[in-house]
Amino acid sequence: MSAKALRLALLGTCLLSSPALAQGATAATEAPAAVAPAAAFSLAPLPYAYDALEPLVDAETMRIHHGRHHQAYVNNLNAFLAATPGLAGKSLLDLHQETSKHPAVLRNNAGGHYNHTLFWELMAPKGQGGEPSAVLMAQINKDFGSMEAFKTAFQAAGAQRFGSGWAWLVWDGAKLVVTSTPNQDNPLMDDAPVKGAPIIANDVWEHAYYLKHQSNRGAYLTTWWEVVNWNEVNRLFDAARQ
Ligand code: MN3
Repeated sequence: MSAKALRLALLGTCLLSSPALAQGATAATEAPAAVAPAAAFSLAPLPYAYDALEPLVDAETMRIHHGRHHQAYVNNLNAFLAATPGLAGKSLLDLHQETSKHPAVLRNNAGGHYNHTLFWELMAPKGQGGEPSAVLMAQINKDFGSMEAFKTAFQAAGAQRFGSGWAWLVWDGAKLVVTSTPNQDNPLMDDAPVKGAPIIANDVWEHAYYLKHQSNRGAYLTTWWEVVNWNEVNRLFDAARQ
């Protein structure tokens, strides 16, 4: 291949891949730097050490997931906001209420930032996450029959999500509902088919479990309960019903 042909081939690769990079989760190191004078959003540190969830969630997965994937959503969201008039000053929840009016880059990266911020808080080192409150247990028993039946439904939602996405427990205003979303969508978005206040969320993208569980998403889903932060789940449930 001549030097000119090689340059053209590389240019073609860049052109083809750039839209995916702008929306994607897996290209953190190539994410555009935030260009806003003051970035609208920032990545908070994890509320525990990278290895705090070992051996259930390994430190390397946490380091990559938080430091690269989540950082990329933040960077891409800030870059989009800086380039889009009329969105300055909007909160993350404001942006969720108008995702259907904007390009997918907003949906994917606002969702990615919200979902992961929630996800980190919903986990705690084994033995430190507390227990479901009596009021939450009563509601789970009412809506699902038992805690085991709820967990089975939640795991099924995660297992049946084809490709990448999330499993959710949401409060819809009257009852608890299990659902799942594709990509970085979530039940707060204006066009979500099942809406509600997120109570529990599990990331079923392969990047959340592949280093430890490889293709066995089911093993990740069934062992993940051991690192659930029920104290935060209880708080979200109480807040959702205010
Ligand atoms: Mn993720």
